[in-house]
Amino acid sequence: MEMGLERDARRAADRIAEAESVTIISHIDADGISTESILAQALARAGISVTSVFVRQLEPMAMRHVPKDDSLKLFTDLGAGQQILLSDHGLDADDVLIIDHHVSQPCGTAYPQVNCLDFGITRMSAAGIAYLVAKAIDPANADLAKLAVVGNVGDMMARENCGLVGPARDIVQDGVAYGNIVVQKPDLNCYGTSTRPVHVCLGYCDDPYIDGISNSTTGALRFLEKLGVTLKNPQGGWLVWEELPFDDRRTIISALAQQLIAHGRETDRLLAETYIFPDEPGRTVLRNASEYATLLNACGRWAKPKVGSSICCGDRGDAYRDAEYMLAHHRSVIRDLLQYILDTGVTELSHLQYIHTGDRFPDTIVGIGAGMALSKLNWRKPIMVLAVMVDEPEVIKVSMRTNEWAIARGVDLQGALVEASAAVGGAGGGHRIAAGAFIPHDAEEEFIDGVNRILKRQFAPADTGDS
Ligand SMILES: [Mn+2]
Repeated sequence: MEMGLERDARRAADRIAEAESVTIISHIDADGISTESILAQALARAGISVTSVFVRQLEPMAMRHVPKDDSLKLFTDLGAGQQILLSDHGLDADDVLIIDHHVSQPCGTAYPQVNCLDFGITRMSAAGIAYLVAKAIDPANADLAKLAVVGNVGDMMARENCGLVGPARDIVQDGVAYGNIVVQKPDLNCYGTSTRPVHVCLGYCDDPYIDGISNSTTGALRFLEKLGVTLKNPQGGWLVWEELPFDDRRTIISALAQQLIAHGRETDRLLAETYIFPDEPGRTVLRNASEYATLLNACGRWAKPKVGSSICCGDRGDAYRDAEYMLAHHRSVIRDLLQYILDTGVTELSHLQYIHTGDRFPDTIVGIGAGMALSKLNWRKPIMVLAVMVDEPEVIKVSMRTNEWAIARGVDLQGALVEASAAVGGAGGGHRIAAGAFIPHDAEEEFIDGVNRILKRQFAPADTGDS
């Protein structure tokens, strides 16, 4: 484990231990929710009174949710990049502790912070840092490593390397030692291995894209039937991937690898390290890290992060029922969005493709739809979806997605959106592969052109290399 980060986590734990009461201000996605639940549980166990507030984004409007009281304000999975806002809000360095993995904004007030980026650790999410703090508060908090893994996976920290690496991987080991995480390696790199019939799981998988199987559950079923593996249980119900015998899984994986090779595709993304939670019931979304994270994201997308937090804290009653309902609803709305994008069609510029969905879909979900649409459209061009924010009609929410192919050629959506949005008086952020921005509604055209120009510049070295 990186010593500097551990030292900062220890310092944060000491600061928290001195506090009479704490307010956690966290982000509404899977990482933000798991982060909040790790800290809320660790603090409650230590007898510290804690209140939580979730925000979609830390912007001026959201600051009214930060109470003006004596509590220590713990900004988690956000805050690092908004320190001037904290300062403008009148918060002193003594009132604040930031636990974040985003790039820090230079600020006149020296807010104490635990940030993995300070130590060159880029593949760790806020939940991972929160876990280190929780462990510094009390080593008995090792059971919370599981939630840190959910947050890390939810924030795509396992994506690039098909598994968690570095200090985030060390946290996995804590969970394995505690007994609530089982590492499967190598495992199929597809979503839904604990809940979906195998052909559905494969049919929905598009990273890697497998010809004849991706985007076709019937194609996937035909493929599996030819292999002669048993796909149903004795009662006639479909088995999920996790329930297949080891030999059948191996047979399927090698056939999938052959299918990829036969179509001239790389096989390196077929397998991944996955994280199973043996203390959760089988055939539920709580059974593995990626489905658990998706459940939490669904709670956030429907503006009910506290439901997700309750689940992280062990509620398997009302909260779990509510979340499952949202997850089901969430998928159908995303399906509708995907269909809308495909039916309506995108406008293609030289280096990007875009569509405006107006106020048809919640702005919180358009990014997911964009990601799903990309593999069915021209996957070489990053996709941009613009949406009207229902509660703020003057503001347009922009979501962009691209893929590993474009990243390898120099594309950085975070960089592109930060630069282009700043030029029109907006604000952007995110990651190389997925980023978002808020822009004034009357600056749309200028903004889209700006992003296209920046992408052209980013692609340029690879473009000349290919020709
Ligand atoms: Mn995060």
